[in-house]
Amino acid sequence: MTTKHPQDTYSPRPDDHFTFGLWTVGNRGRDPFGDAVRAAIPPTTIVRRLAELGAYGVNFHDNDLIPFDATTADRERIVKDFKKALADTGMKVPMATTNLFYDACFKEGAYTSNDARVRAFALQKTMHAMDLGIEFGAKTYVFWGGREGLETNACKAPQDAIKRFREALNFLCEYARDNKYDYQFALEAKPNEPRGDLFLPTSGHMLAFIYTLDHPEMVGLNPETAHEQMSGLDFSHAVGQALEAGKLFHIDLNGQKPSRYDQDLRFGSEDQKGAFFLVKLLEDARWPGMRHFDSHAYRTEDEQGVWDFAHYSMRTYNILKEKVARFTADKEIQAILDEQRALDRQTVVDIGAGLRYSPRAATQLKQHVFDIAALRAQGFRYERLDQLTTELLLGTR
Ligand code: GLT
Ligand code: MN
Ligand code: MN
Repeated sequence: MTTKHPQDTYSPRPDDHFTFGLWTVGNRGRDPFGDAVRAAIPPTTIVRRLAELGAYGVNFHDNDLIPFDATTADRERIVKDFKKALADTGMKVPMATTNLFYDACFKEGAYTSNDARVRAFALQKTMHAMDLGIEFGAKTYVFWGGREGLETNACKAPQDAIKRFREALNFLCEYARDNKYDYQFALEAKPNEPRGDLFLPTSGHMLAFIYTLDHPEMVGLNPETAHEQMSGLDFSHAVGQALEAGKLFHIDLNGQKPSRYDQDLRFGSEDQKGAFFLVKLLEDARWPGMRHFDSHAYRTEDEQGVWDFAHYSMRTYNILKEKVARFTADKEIQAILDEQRALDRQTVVDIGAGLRYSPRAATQLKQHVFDIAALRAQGFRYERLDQLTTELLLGTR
């Protein structure tokens, strides 16, 4: 039975800027306990089906498109066919990346391997993959260090791994500049899996690392819902900090239950409230980037289930976007937020706009007598604010 997806206000459209990786809808359901349950879907079919569903584009690792051992002739044919599918459908390739985790040669790491030959090969592979992405007009280049970690601290000091990672990124930034490649690099953190521990495990670690690079202006973040939640963190806080720093270069949206392996579930299928606040954050900031889904269908699904998964990922985003508009228009919610804004605007001592230091401001502030009893007595009405939000999400408002 084929599911018919309804056409309504939540239906995805290209100008929503939804993207999927070839590896996401192409996921065949392998896990550590069982082999593939679905047939491979050719990349050109993925492009055509995603276009029908209203997606804007598709992203890939080098080896999602060009097999590891492809000949030059294979590469040319695959590139030609893929370009044709893109041209036929109007689909774009906004992001590209390198697979530095699947092949056995990367089992001890790629840029951070103890083996200088592996580190050099990882750089070579990335440069070829960057060339490939440019052929398709990609503007964002993602770095996810799947094997950049360890199981035993006996094998290397984390400082050495970080130094090697820095050297690799500095090299690749120069490669992009030298070739006039219009890339922004987006670093993706993850605390563990597939290695016991991964280096630079959260977006916060990555952000601090970026400012130690030779070209920090070229490098930002690609935070992923599941990866922050695996550490028990609130994804919106990672994304908010990236936004505030001007470093949200890309985003990987999906769903996850806390404290588990990387589930990469359909966006909005878990923690709908967290997903709502994330959509609110992106929409309120008018963030111009792609809404990329890095997730896959349940292992129970056949190919129809995969297209349902893709459609529902986008549809849920649009439903939550409409909830955000309702939140903004909700008079009772806004009345509580207005009270907060009024609290925010109070003048304590006349020290000019903002909290700018001056000796006069410091003296005035030190002399000011605060009404501590009033501060203690202040209520914030967040129980009501949260209940109104909850009811809005549950559909009773
Ligand atoms: C892999 C990983 C993702 C990364 C992809 C990009 S590959 O699927 O689980 O989180 O974003 O390298
Ligand atoms: Mn990801
Ligand atoms: Mn993941």
